[in-house]
Amino acid sequence: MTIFNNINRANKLGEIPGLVPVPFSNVVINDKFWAPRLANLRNVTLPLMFNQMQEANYFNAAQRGWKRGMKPTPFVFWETDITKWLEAASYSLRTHPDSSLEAMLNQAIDFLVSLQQPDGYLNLYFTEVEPEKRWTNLRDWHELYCAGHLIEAGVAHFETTGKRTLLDPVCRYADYIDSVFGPAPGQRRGYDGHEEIELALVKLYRVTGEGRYLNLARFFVEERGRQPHFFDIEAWERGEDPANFWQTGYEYNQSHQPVLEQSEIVGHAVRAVYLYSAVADLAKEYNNETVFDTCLTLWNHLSSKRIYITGGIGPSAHNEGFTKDYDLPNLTAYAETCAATGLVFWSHRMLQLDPNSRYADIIERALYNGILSGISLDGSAYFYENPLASKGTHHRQKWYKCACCPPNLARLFMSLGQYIYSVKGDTQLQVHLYIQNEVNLQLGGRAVTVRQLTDYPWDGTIRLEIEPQEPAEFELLLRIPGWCKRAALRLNHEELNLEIQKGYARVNRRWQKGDFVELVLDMPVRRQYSNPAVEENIQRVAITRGPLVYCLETADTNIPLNFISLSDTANLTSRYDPTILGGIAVIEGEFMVIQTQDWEDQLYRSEPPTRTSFNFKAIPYYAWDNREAGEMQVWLRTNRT
Ligand code: FUB
Ligand code: ZN
Repeated sequence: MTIFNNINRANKLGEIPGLVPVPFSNVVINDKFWAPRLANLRNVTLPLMFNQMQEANYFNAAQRGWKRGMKPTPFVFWETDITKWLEAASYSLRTHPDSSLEAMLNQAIDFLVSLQQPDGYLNLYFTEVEPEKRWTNLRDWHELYCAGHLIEAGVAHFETTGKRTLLDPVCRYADYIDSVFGPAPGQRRGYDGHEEIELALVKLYRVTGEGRYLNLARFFVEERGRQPHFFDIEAWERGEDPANFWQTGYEYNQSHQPVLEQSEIVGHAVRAVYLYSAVADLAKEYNNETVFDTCLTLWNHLSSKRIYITGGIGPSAHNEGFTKDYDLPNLTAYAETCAATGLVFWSHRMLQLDPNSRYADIIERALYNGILSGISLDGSAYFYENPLASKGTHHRQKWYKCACCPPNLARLFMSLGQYIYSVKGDTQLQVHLYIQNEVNLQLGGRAVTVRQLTDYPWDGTIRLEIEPQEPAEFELLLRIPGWCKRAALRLNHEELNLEIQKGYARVNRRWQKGDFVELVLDMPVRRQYSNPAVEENIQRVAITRGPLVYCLETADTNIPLNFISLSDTANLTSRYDPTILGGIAVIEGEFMVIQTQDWEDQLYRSEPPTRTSFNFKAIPYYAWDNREAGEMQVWLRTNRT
């Protein structure tokens, strides 16, 4: 009996498969916020990343006959920087052909393909450095994780170019993996310590139609956490005591329980969100409610108790992951860029299965805050950790020894267009994100162009122009973001009553050329408070406006941020300032500052410190650390007056 023993039964999940994302190749983003950023990513960041990898000797690492001690020593999962970069570059080329980027991509593919062994095996480290250790430590050594990113790259490259130069080697490797792992006698009943291959195999199945890849994805998920425990067996085989695992338990890699019995999000954050992305894929492919419910329980746990206001997840550096409910420290927040990126992957899958604005709210929160902070405004440096406070020593770096985050962020942003819309057949168009763009679709049996016009995230007015070739009937669903407390909707100037369905305002009609809808989302400056269980945020307040979380930075003052507080009533206003940080809406108002001059030499005294007011400004969190080094705070002290 398998863990997913109901998986093939008629345990139907409502109407899925129903919603599908509109591919980013159909969507032309032409706004003032994202379009220049995406152009910079294509023209500056992707070539820079390639250079970084060249300079770090990635492509020289495959020296046949490599001997211990020779330099460079490939990092155990080095090639995943290359394969994630390849995925990002493939996405970029899909919408913006570029011969020089294509040349880099081909060089990377040639390098990877040159590593393939006669049996199909394809891994840099375990080919060049320690071939005798192939498949001996799945718990720690990322072999299947590397395979997963390679597969994703192969699929992306094929979908862009139609070429099989990477896809064929990838399929050979996947076939080989399929022969090694599985339930049959002589096969290994194993899985990787770092999930990733599972979701990649689903992608490979979707592009090739080969059911064995889907079965293998399912096998890896089903095996995870079963007894006898694979990582115990594997450790004994290496002559090690599994009790000596360098992490405190199998929660670290989500193998502490069979996956369908898990109800709390634990362990390494990136691993968790990659695993549950795959589980959501399986829920869809097998149309299975039990599998979906597991995902929902876990997603709800994460989004209600273990997420930062920025969409960052995984507070602890110790396990790069989760600790306990409401443990969300600011200064030491790990909140890895990759983890928030993976959360978007997972939430996007959930959104297609369960069209509810809560998933798009989290996608938006992470995109505009905890992920966008991961890259400098000029596109040349990256955060690995995204803390919510800094004493001035945390800065983006040009590259990392473990450079997982930069290419991860790139592959997300290079496919940003796919997060904006979903369709249900040709009867429904759902708008999840407000980003100015133009998209071509088939709706109501007609070709329809939809133009979204907006100055989001600085302004909450969105105009959607609907241009069907011929009149076409379909339903339009517009997300009312969770942050918005008042919205108005007009159709061709006529006010509509808001008919909200799972967080989306619904307009059903036979659309004609010239029709337009205007959605006005009230976007005032807001204060946000934490559940008091978040100890660090007691008597603290955060400032938000629309999807953006704001912060204070000492680049705007010479006062230590701990001396600054904000009353619960001070008026805060927003003003667009085109002159700083690439153009941002700053939030200004009267803050209070503790006076230090009247303390003279006293260490203690019976009168509280005096405060005076001063005008100060907050900037969007994503834009911090782009000026001179200094302190930063998202959660500010509050004061009464
Ligand atoms: O282990 C591979 C990647 O490196 C993880 O996803 C990140 O957390 C970083 O540890
Ligand atoms: Zn990372």
